[in-house]
Order: sequence, then C-alpha cells, then structure tokens
Amino acid sequence: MTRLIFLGPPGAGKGTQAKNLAEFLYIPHISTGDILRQAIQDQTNLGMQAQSFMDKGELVPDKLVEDMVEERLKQPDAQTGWILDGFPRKVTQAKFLGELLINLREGGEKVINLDAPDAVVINRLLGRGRKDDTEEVIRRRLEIYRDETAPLINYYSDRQQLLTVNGNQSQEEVFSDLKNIIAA
Ligand code: B4P
Repeated sequence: MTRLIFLGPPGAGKGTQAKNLAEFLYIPHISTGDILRQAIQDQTNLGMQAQSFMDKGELVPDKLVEDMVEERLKQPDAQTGWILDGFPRKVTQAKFLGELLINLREGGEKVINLDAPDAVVINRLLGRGRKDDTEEVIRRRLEIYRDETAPLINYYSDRQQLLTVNGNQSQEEVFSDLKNIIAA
C-alpha cells in the first residue's frame, strides 16, 4: 500500500506532482490547500474560519486542519493508500498525524521532500496568480515555510522516512524522478 507525504516550499510543485502521481498510482490526492479553498468557495463554517489566514499567507490553526485530515483519511477511498499534499506543515501536525496513523493501524508512510530555490518558486507562483500569489503574501508563505515546515525535513530524516527530489526541473523530469524513487 502506498502512503506518501509531499513536503516542500510553496511553488515547489507539490500540488502539480501529487495530482499526477495519485492518478498514476490510483490512490486519492489529498491536498489540504484544495480542501480549504473548496470550503471557502462553499462558504462553510471551516471556510469562513480559514479564509483570513490563507489570504495573508498564514497557516490555518492546527485544530481546523487536523480535524479535516482525520475525517478525510477515514473515508473508504483512503483505505488503499493516499498522497497527502500540504499536510503536515509543522512539527505539531506531524505528531498529530503519527498518532492518527497508529490509531488507524496505518504506517509505513514515505515523505517526499520536493525542493526548489526561492527565486524559482516566487517566479512560478507570480505566474500562476492565485489570490494568495501576490509577492508580499508569497514572501510571508516562504518565511513560514522556513520557520515551521522546513524542520520537518530533519524530523522525517531522523525517522528514515525521507526521500528527496529536485523540484527545479521540468514537470516531466520531476515526475520521472518521483516514479523512480518510489519504485526503488
Ligand atoms: P497550498 O495549497 O498547499 O499551496 P502551496 O504550498 O502554495 O503550493 P501548491 O501545491 O499550490 O503549488 P505547486 O507547488 O504545485 O497552501 C495554500 C495555503 O493553505 C497555505 O498558505 C495555508 O494558508 C493553507 N494550508 C494548507 N495546508 C495547511 C496546513 N497543513 N496547515 C495550515 N494551513 C494550511 O505549484 C505552483 C506553480 O508552479 C503552479 O503554477 C505550477 O504549474 C508551477 N509548477 C509546478 N511544477 C513546475 C515545474 N517543474 N516547472 C515549472 N513550473 C512548475
């Protein structure tokens, strides 16, 4: 069973590659960013609470995201594997996930660290132009990535779960590297 977590700065290609890899492996692509954006569009309670954080490039409070991930991982289609994209984003969320997977009797998840330099990701995100893709908000997201998310690289490396892929290549090259690394 394949359980993968995508780590990396905003714009490294997590969403892009996680979607392609999930289709290739016939497992669900679970993107916390996509679920939150859908909740905002549907004006649900969760969406209304998350919006101001996302607009500023801040992380949405743990409890909201953790409840959302727990509910999603308990769905029938997630019983045969999954790709988590955008979660965990900080050590507290990683600890939550570790405990949740023990409770669900799941394990063996691998973590893919997809990296790319700041200048490259800033350019990509400015080119995409989502609501939270303004230069000021992107810089804030990168700062949060460095402070909160990058420590997860050591966290998962210490647990021998980390695989690293260079995100500063064409989408096809990254996808090819990903297929090789998960097959190895
Ligand atoms: P996300 O939706 O996860 O957004 P992201 O980190 O900016 O990356 P994304 O996956 O969208 O972009 P990608 O690199 O694929 O998070 C958005 C917000 O949601 C966060 O700021 C936060 O507020 C909230 N949130 C989400 N999860 C949370 C959590 N766990 N806890 C708290 N808050 C949470 O691609 C970017 C662009 O690059 C695209 O245009 C793509 O086409 C292009 N691209 C990709 N690969 C390329 C390549 N190889 N070459 C050229 N271009 C490429």
